[in-house]
Amino acid sequence: MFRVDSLRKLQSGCMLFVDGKNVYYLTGFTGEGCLLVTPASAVIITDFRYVEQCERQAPECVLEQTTREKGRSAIIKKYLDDAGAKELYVETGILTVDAFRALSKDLEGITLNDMPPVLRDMRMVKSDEEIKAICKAAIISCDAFEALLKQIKPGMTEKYACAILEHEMRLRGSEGPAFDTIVASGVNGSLPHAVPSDKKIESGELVTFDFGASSMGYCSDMTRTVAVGRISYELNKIYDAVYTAHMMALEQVRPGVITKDLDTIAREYLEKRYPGAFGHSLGHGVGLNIHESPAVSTRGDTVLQKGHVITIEPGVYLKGLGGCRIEDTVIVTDTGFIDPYTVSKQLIVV
Ligand SMILES: [Mn+2]
Repeated sequence: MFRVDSLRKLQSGCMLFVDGKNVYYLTGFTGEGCLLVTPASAVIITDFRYVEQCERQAPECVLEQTTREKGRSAIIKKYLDDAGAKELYVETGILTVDAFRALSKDLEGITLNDMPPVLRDMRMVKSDEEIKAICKAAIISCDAFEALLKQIKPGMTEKYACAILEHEMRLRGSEGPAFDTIVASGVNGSLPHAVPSDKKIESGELVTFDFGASSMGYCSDMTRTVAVGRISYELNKIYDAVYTAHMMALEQVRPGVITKDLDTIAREYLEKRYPGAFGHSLGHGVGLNIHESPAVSTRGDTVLQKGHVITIEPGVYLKGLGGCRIEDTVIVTDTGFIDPYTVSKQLIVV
């Protein structure tokens, strides 16, 4: 995995990447450090701890080890001087203000420019290799969830259910949770990003699980809301509405569709039935980051194309009653989409 040549075709000049996901995407290196791209070189600047790892993961790159005498800025300066560069693109959205100030001071005479969104655009369209990793993560999370379903019992705490789910994902090869697992039972279901608590899962409740695995650094993201025993007519109705909104939006996923139009489909349907109860975006892009481009929101103006990977996750949240969300992450193809998530979206009763 070496994508610096593809990057150079889209963006000329010298670029400094400090975002670990971007460094990995361009070079395969997962350790701490940064990547300096000049017209002639791709240089990973790291420290003693990652030298061997860097040699293994990114053999196409020049490796520069920082020392007490020679820090990051000095190394960058040398390569910029070699390139005769007077400007450097930096990731202003990632660098801290302190780091930016220090870099400006150390690189006197060099103008620091905002990095154009070239990596965002590259990463938005996934290669076959990336899609394979995304599907693998999806399958791990589905299998782990099926294993969890067999173990959930009334009286189990949200934290305990969370531990089982994360353990089952690990057993199936996940590199770790793609993000903090959400388990929200009963009245906690009205919190879209509830943190698993010591609350016991009770019969008659809906329980929302929002979670993901990771494979080769790529995330999966899925949400299922399950019923524990018999649930009320009111909760059933909420589930049906969210399910219908999910399916209506999902069925429209194909190249050429603008992401905000997907959001509108689900939002109009839910707004009519539960005004104000669906307050977040319909979805987002997924890849090395759990949230990345394209946005699938009221303002999302991306025209879908083959290789985009997006979530569809409408929800309804009612304070004092609970909530429901259903989510799959789908891959846009030439003609429509692939949904690698195998867990049923019809109401599951445990
Ligand atoms: Mn999501």
